[in-house]
Amino acid sequence: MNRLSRDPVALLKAAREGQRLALARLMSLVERGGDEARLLGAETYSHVGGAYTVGMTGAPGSGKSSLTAALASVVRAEEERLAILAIDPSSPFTGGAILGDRVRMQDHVMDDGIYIRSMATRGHLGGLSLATPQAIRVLDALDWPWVLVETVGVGQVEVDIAGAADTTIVVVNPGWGDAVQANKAGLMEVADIFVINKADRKGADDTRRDIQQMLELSSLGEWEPPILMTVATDQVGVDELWREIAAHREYLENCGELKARRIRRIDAELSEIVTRSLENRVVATMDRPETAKLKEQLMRGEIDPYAAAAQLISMAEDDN
Ligand SMILES: Nc1nc2c(ncn2[C@@H]2O[C@H](COP(=O)(O)OP(=O)(O)O)[C@@H](O)[C@H]2O)c(=O)[nH]1
Ligand SMILES: [Mg+2]
Repeated sequence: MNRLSRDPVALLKAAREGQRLALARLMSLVERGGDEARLLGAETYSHVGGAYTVGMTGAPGSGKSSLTAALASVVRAEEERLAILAIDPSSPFTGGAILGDRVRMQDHVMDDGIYIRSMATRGHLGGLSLATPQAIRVLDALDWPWVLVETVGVGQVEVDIAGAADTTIVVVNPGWGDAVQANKAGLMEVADIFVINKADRKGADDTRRDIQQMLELSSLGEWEPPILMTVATDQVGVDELWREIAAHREYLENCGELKARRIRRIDAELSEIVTRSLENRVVATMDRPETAKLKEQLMRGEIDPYAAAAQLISMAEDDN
């Protein structure tokens, strides 16, 4: 496999021919960011809109990966193909969760109709929020019809990523206060479908009531998020979840909201790219000798911070 180059065009071609290693390398390019990722973006940007994205988010341990694995079985039974991105903002080397996911997903690893990838990006600005849409675009360009993105529902970036999907599923568990926690984490607003997973445990009905009450207090659109009960580990309620995803998709397509959502998504991505590019440029100017001089002038009270900042900004602009 050493013949496989790092050239995005060659990798895309190989991935199109079904080479999983090529797809894995493409995803690594996306994770790393930089020039190769940008080149890849230029090769894939025109393939948009074929893939339907499903976001899944919820607290750690709520059963997102188990539910994803269960959903993958349903999807395969329907002879559809599903790519899964498990977004893991932590180090890829601590990987306990990833290992767990691999175990749960082992039914699917030999299946050409399922692709599973854990993604972690570190070290570059805007890592996850820029890498995820890129990764989705690669999968879209490779004709994956369904892309499921799993993120932990803590942290604004992770919630935003799941919330940017066409259909977003929020997973909670039975038990006092779980729905309240989800609400605090900002999950209520992004939910198109609620899943109470681990419904084999006590308190599922109370949780349903909590969610219902919160929904009544919030300003709902036309779509009323259904609240489903599942036992992911026993494949209970998962057929219904798949049907609800399809129903939500149909709703979005029929009322024109799908397009509106995707425009909002592009909007967010674009402003993220612009912000990060500017930020990178400014950060680069911070290391320059002129900047050190400016700082000394600031210390001596010879210049005011806004004037110094204006000089830095124009330095960054001149670099362009
Ligand atoms: N009792 C029960 N346990 C479950 C269910 N779904 C998942 N689990 C268990 O909950 C733990 C966390 O699941 P996981 O899918 O890794 O959660 P994630 O962190 O949200 O991806 C694992 O030990 C699962 O076996 C369920 O429906 N019922
Ligand atoms: Mg998981």
